[in-house]
Amino acid sequence: RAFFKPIQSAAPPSPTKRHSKISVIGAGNVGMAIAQTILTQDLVDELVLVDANPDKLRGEMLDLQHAAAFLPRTKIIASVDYAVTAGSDLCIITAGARQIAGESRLNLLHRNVALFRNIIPKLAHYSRDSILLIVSNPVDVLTYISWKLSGFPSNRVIGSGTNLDSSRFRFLIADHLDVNAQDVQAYIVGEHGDSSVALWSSISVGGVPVLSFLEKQQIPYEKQTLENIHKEVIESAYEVISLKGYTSWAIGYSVASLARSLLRDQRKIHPVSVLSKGLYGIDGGEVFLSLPAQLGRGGVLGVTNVHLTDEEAQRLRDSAKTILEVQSQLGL
Ligand code: 6V0
Repeated sequence: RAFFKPIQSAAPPSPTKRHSKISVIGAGNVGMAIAQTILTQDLVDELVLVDANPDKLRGEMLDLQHAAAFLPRTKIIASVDYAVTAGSDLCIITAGARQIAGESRLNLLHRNVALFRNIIPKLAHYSRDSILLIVSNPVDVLTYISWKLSGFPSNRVIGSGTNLDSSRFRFLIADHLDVNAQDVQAYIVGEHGDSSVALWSSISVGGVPVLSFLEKQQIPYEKQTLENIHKEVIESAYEVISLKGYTSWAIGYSVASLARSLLRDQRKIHPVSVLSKGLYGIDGGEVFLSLPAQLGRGGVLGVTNVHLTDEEAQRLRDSAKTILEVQSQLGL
């Protein structure tokens, strides 16, 4: 501390610059990919890691701290005690139980709900004004559970949802058309999972709506080709997991982009899991599923009034039904 001689004229720290803080709960493959992407993108002043396994947690913390000489300055702390999360602007939850061989998805969900009953009230207690961003699977159901357990308004409880599915979709379309994925606007909505819905009618490349362009040019397009691209998106998570054991890099970038939109008030549109009751004829109950939503410092600012074909709207309602059926089995 005595390293520098004080300079009389040095200005005091600006009172307008707020200290920003993100807590990542779960220091597994996904949590660490998110943490390291956030660090490289200079998004926060303080990054907190929490996990149930103290050795793994300390190891991960030290490993990241040792990269300090190459990164923007960020305070990195870790603890099994949730008190370290106090005053977080954003809490990202990636903690999850692993599926045991032969275990049903429903049983895994029961174990994850028990885990969330332990985690969410503590986060809500220490950071009453924070935004909760849920990544653990099944993400739509766990986002609903987090909303209930936190007592937060629904605009501050968000699931990463189909943000990742949509970026896989954009990559595959870009690859197919040989263009830059950043120029492809395309959304997958609904459940993050097998019942997700590809919005073919809203795809555009550089402002050109793709389907109507092909029709006007009388270029035949095979519905099957489009369906296969969507199928590839659904299967890609299973493929990556079967090849390397887990997914990490794409979810890391995807969640870091959500963190940026939220904390930097970017007002960008992302397909994320939001409370969707009453939208697009979804009326079976309180359900979180992904719709293109505008994200800013207050959380979800609104949901885009995207035009859906009758078939797309019906598929979205079916997707809502799938999630609601799972929720009804939880006996909440
Ligand atoms: P992992 O590597 O097993 O990490 C899970 C971590 O959670 C471990 O480090 C555990 O020690 C920790 N943990 C367990 N219980 C607790 C607890 N009570 N409190 C704190 N930490 C705890 O799994 P991985 O990181 O690969 O995946 C994490 C979750 O993300 C899983 O549910 C995945 O299915 C989900 N994903 C969601 C995606 C999405 O798009 N929404 C994408 C990829 C993975």
